Amino acid sequence: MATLTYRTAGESHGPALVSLIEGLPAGLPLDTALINEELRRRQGGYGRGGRQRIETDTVSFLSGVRRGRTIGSPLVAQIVNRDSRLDDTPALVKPRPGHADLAGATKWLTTDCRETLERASARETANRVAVGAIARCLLKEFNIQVVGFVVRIGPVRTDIAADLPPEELRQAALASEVYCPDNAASDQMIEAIKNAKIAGDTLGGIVETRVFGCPIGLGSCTHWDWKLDSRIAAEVMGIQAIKGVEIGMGFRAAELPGSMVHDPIHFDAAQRQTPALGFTRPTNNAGGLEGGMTNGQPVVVRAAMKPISTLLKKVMPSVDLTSHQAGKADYERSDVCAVSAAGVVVENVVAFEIARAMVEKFGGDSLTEMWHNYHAFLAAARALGNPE
Ligand code: EPS
Repeated sequence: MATLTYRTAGESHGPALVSLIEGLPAGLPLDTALINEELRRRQGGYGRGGRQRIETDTVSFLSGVRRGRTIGSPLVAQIVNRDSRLDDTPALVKPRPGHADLAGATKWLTTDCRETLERASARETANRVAVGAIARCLLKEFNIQVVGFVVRIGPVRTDIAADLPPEELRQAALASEVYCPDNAASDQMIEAIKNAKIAGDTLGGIVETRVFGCPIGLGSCTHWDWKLDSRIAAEVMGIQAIKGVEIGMGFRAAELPGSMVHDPIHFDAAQRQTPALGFTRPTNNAGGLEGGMTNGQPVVVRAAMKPISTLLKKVMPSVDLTSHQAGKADYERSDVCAVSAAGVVVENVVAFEIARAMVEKFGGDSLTEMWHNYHAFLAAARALGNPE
């Protein structure tokens, strides 16, 4: 079946986080070091809370893998929680504004928000990073690279040049404690997080992901939920605390005339062998997606994260669900700023959606079959319109 899907399970303080992935072609080498490196990056970023000092997230495979390669059967990936104490966690009865607490407790007809927050917690994103990193192993086979970084934390923002090559971009982001490739902005972001911590407050921000090397034609224009931009947006919006998603120029495209928004189409025969088949675009305002399909340019996705809803300073008005008395929202151990971590999550869920689209278009039962399909498609596309 050429459909790639996943589900996750696990509570923040349960014994483990697990994910079930189906539809990976057989014969795919899984690079455990690559997956663990993504998990490590998710745990990092200046402004994280105490939980990250307890956990060292690493993946193990419970099924679907033999001798380091997928075998075409359902794959279960596991991350063990060291801070496993679900039965001993206390009740939380004063819901935190911005968190899932009030809606979840009411939905499941309880006055204890604990069971809602255990699953709503961003701890679950470790699962999605593992799944996305597994998808990266597939993308690597087709030279598709996914790079993410931070462009805003609270009041501090920057723009990163569109023409930076993927490896340079990745290294520059890695060199920053907040994963921002601009040194000066990175220092100011750290300062802003320090000040928020002193104030007992939290900060949100904006992250960007760029995907390099996609062939033309992933996704489809035929149905709203087959469009790749729609699927990427849904997947990114599904990450805890994300409140907005932009593709390419995003909301700014609404301000400008068409002649300043749409990316001219040129052709350079010397680049015919690339996945973009020689079609070059001097700008990439579309963010690599036109009509819900990849157009050969880098896919560019930005996501806005709200500030974490657990505030150290007990200032947020709330109500005790057991007495209906006014009070201040409860405090749980949390982060001052998790924007850098959210950037890693965005990268990896985008990687999964790109991999899913690759499997749809080229998938077969094995990686070898998929590889042949991919190259046969590129050869057929190159044969189009060739002047004899
Ligand atoms: C997180 C783990 C959680 C929180 C945080 C993210 O662990 P704990 O509750 O034990 O401290 O630190 O979750 C939230 C910010 C949230 O709102 O739920 C993680 O591993 O990323």
